[in-house]
Amino acid sequence: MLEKFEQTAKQAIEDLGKVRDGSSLEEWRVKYLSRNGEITELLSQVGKVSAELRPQAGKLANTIKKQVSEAFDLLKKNLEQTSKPKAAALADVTEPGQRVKIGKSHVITQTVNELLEIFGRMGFGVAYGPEVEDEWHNFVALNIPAEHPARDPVDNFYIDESRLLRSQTSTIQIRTMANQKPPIRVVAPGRVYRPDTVDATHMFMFHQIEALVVDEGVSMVDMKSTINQFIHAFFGKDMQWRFRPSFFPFTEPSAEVDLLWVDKEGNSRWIEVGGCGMVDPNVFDAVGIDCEKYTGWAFGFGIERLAMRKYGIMDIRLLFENDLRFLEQF
Ligand code: 2NL
Repeated sequence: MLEKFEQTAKQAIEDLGKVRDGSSLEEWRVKYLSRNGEITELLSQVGKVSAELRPQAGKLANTIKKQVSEAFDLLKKNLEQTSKPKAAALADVTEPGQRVKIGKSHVITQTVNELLEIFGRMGFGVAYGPEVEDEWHNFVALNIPAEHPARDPVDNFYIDESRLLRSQTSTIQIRTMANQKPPIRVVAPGRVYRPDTVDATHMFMFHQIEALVVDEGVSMVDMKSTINQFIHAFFGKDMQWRFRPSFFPFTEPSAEVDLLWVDKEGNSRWIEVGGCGMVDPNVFDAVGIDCEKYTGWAFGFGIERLAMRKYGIMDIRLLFENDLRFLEQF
């Protein structure tokens, strides 16, 4: 009888070894482990064994049942795992892929980069500075006295009694001159802030790029030819522009730079894009540069104005509404 137990167990394990899929495993289970299965039968036969051998038979039957069940469970788990559909089997590799949306720089960032590239070719270095400034860098050193209307608190974004969001990038030029000796040849791009009422041409924040050259024997001729080269490099040789006499506290003499704009009807108009001039001796005094030995010139351009003129953008607000349908064009 015990031999028959072992034979059945051996047969069951051998058959299990031939199982390759879920349905043949189920067939095997019915044959051996179901209620009337051969292994289950063994246990009911223990009672028929002579009293002498019965304990041994019971023990053997239990061991067989346990081992065969474990072998079954293990194989069942393995089959379940390998029969899971693989990603590779589901994916149709002949289908077109999903288009990946690639971002790009904002048109103002692109313009800043292009400007830095042009001035880089002309031998200018780049300087940056903080957007929160003190009154000395933003006004005092620039020869803007306390009673000047540009310092009116309602025309500036003051943070506290003595600090404000810079209203011009000249603060960077002041820092440059206070920290390094001439010859100086830098451009300073950045954001500036003024609480203007927002309309098609005004924003409470905009970008400026300022240039500064300080050396011995520097004249207005150098300034005008640099501006001319820059305008032709940025807009193309056909761009017409003009100097118009003006006033700034930090330059003397001073001029504004206008670009010609001809609309669809053929009407022409001059559009102001920036200002320039020879650095005022008071500014050199403030930063400790000898104004008897050195002369210098500076200009400041509004970057939005330059970009709007270049691309024909008629409303500055379009640049800051983050409408991708607009921004993707550039
Ligand atoms: C404008 C006018 C200008 C400057 C900026 C400057 C800087 C120093 C000394 C002297 Cl440190 N001048 N910068 C000069 C003239 C005009 O900007 O309307 N910008 C949009």
